[in-house]
Amino acid sequence: MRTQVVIIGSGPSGLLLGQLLHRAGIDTVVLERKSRDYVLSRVRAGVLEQGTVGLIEEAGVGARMRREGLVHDGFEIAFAGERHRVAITELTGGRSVMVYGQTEVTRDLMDGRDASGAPTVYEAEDVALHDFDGPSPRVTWRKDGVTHELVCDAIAGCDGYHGVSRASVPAGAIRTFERVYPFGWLGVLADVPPCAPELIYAAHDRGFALCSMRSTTRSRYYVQCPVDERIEDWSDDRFWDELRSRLGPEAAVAVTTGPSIEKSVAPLRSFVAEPMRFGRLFLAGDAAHIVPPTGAKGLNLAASDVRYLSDALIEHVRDGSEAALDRYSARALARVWKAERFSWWMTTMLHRFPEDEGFTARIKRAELDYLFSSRAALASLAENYVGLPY
Ligand code: RFL
Ligand code: PHB
Repeated sequence: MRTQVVIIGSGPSGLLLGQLLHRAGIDTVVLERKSRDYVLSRVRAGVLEQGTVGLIEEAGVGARMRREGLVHDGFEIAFAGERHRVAITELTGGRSVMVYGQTEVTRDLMDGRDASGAPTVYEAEDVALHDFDGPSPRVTWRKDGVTHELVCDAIAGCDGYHGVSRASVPAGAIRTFERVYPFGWLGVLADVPPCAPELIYAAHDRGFALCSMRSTTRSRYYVQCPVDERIEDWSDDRFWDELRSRLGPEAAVAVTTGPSIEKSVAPLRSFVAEPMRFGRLFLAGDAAHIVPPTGAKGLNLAASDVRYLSDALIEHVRDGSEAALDRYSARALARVWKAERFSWWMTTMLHRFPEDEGFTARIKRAELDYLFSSRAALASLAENYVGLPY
């Protein structure tokens, strides 16, 4: 069997790429290791940049997001017992972000793909990549005990950090850069109204906390915790108490508690693989890079990779040009590294590190004080938060 582009992974990057290519008349097959329900059960990102919103619309699946998504024109940072607002729309000349869950984006993209008739193979086992250093790459997989093969023009590795695509590249052809942080985020999802209309990022001596939301009736909260934290040790009551202790009195009293509907620990990591292209294999999204969630950039970077990769593949199919494919990795990485910098900076400024005593504690406090005393510093934060231009 043959198709033009094999997409490995049906997360947001794979599905968005599939939609954009489909609309340009390019055939794709998506291969996903897990079931559709499993993919839809993962609770992840919540904040979309305007560029991401634009791409979802361009992919033809933006109607529900426009109806149900919440447009935010600011967020807060709480520290030393006070709340401070970052007026992102005012600071960026009119830009904003959209609060709309990754789960919903994924669902809309899956529905769009179903409607277009483009094929997705769920529960594809042992996906393997072959011959991508030549003009006719192949992908094989097993399903229900039968081995299948697809020959294609290009492979898009959209299979996340633990996927097979990056792992298939010979070690000598790839360079990786990594920082692992000495803590994780314990996240809780609950059907309770959010404690404030905008997100609150809180820096506290007990550790970082974040108040986010999925809708006006569903909240998403996080607290910084040790990476090896056992979820069984966190009753809902313990979580709510810890969250409130880090928010400052005003936000704490506004927290509505309720039973958690999801609770999980995510490690925090910065990671980049270079380059993002190996012959006819192109990496996109978490397969190529990871950011700590503090800057809300992971899904948005996946979307900007897809913008560059879909442009390159469309140009290549239309006029046989290699130039666009050659440019992909450098274009994507230029934006990736700026988001890596921003996410690392937000993480460092807002979290409690083991070495945060004396000098580093004072420097972090000075950084936050400076931020809210300087319009220039706030504007820099805001322009990164809403997303740098493509
Ligand atoms: P995904 O979503 O990991 O999807 C990859 C897909 O590939 C499949 N797969 C395979 N398929 C076939 N064969 C194999 N061998 C395979 N191996 C894996 C997987 O099953 C999966 O379906 O990667 P993608 O598409 O690149 O999307 C990236 C985003 O998911 C990620 O960057 C964000 O969720 C990060 N993130 C956030 N990003 C934001 O922009 N804003 C946020 O507010 C935000 N908050 C977050 C986050 C991530 C979090 N966690 C849990 C890591 C909050 C959290 C807590
Ligand atoms: C979320 O709602 O899950 C979320 C929001 C903002 C972040 C990270 C996660 O920076």
